[in-house]
Amino acid sequence: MKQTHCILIGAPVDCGKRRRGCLMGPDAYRTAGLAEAITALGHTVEDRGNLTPDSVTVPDHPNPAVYKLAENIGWTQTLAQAARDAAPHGLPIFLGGDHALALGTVAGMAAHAQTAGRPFFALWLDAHSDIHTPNTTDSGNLHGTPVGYVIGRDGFDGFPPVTAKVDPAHICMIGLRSVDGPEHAALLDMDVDVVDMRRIDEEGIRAPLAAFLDRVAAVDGMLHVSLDVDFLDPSVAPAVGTTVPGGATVREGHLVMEMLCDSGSVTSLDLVELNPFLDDRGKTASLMVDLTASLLGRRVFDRPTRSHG
Ligand code: B3U
Ligand code: MN
Ligand code: MN
Repeated sequence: MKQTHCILIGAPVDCGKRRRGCLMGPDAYRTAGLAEAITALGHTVEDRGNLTPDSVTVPDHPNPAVYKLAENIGWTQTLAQAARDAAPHGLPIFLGGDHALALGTVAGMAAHAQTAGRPFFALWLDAHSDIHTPNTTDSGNLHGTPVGYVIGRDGFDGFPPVTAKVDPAHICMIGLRSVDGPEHAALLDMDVDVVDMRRIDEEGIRAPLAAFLDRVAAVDGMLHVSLDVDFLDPSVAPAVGTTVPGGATVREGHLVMEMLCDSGSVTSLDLVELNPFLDDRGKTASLMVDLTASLLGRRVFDRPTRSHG
């Protein structure tokens, strides 16, 4: 893989759900050796440290379940700007933090792509579809809403307007196994490519991902990857508040990352939902670092001709 300048951006977002601990995520990735793993591959790394959210005040939300609305809006503003600032200079890697951070990172990267005049795509590696709005969520946890926000669903009053809406047909979700009723209804109405665990069992993970990557490459798209720890099976990645059994294996995770590397299309990455408080001697943080290394070119055995096609 060609030499890349990786920009680490700490986003200790912990307001997207009630269970605390994701704020320790950025430092857990640093402790697990993320920067060293990247430089060992011949890339350069710049660590911009941890951000703090803009402070905003908001009126009460009509859905009383909604949790920490103002803080989530503050983070969305901060991270959308951070993404736009970093994108022209390298490959931003957002160190979460819970998945509410993606309201800002994806909106910011999509705005950057629009300015650059390139189509924008997103790959959602997650047990969940995260396509709620503040009005449809029962839990009130806004880490379940980033996809809803970036595609421009109604119900995000008070959030920054989405200047570059993501086309649902440009989103692929892989790993789904927990989808709420209103999310299911929304997905049936749109062209998101949904690769749930059943499809992975039936088709393997390679074929649907290869088809999506071909679509991205055909139009020279910019691809944002949002990797939720709960994409992986809890037996190998226990450090997450919302474990769902039956997730991706270590081998599937690495294959996805290697195919993403080969595609050359990835222009930004979120690492989200790591809760180091729940980890088992750092094994989840270390696995996330290893997966990132695979995305950036680490190989066990290289054959020059291998590709995903
Ligand atoms: N869909 C559920 C659960 C959930 C979504 N994202 C995560 N969990 N990590 C909800 O609360 O919106
Ligand atoms: Mn998620
Ligand atoms: Mn999830």
